[in-house]
Amino acid sequence: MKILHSLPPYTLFGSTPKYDEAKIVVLPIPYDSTTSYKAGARDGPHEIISASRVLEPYNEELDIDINDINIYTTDELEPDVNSPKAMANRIEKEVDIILQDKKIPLILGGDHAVSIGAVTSVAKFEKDFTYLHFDAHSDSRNEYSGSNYSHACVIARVNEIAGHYSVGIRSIQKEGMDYKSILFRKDMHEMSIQEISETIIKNTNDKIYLSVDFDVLDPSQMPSTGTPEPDGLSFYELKKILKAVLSKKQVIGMDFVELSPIPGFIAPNVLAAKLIYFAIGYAFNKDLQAQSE
Ligand SMILES: [Mn+2]
Repeated sequence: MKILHSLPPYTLFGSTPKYDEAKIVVLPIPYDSTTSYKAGARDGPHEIISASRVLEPYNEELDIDINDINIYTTDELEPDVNSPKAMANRIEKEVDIILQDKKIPLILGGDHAVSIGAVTSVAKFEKDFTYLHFDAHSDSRNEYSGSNYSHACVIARVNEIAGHYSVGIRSIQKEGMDYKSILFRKDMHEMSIQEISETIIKNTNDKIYLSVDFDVLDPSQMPSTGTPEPDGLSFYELKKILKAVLSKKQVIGMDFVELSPIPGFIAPNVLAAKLIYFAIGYAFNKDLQAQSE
């Protein structure tokens, strides 16, 4: 019997390098126990992986085949539902393994809380990095819903271990805010993409941990998030900013969080997968070029 439609393997972009050869290790974390408004980010990793398999491996803008970057996808991490803190510890242990193996972790959330365990791990291996944070929300509460490890507390926890720079913010918690480390959306309107990118480059260390909450994008293009906020970035703007910034920085870890898929509506899932494709391409195609020279 002939199979009419055969899809690539169930991995990010359908890539199947051997683990030993992997440069990037994708850790899908289907966890949204701390989401405050609309739950559903637990389905994010599955829908991103599904959408990523229908993307063309070759991209004409980057002139790369994504399979050449050696992206290995692990099994989904089983949530620890005992507490957000227990879950952060579980994520930290998994990311420790990836970093011990000298690979770059890429976490697919899940809600933003998954960042806390990942950054805690990265901080044990790397010094002097900046947590570069794209988000509509400042996520700066010290405590939320009875936990210090909620998605709303990410920046408060990150600040205890690394510097951060937040971009696209348009919904804040006034208390405890560090205005120097924020590029507000209201101010970005007055700036060119180049000025935005230069501001980010100037305010971050050479090494960055990239955290993208998909709600930094405008809900018209990215309606599939638990806490949408009007007046977000377009896909094109975010892509251009990432291109300018990531090509100048060393990316030591990444997460892409808060995709909360709407059943039957696949366009935002494909957008999410393609944004990850570009982010990886911008961050790592310089390494590929160096290899081939
Ligand atoms: Mn957010």
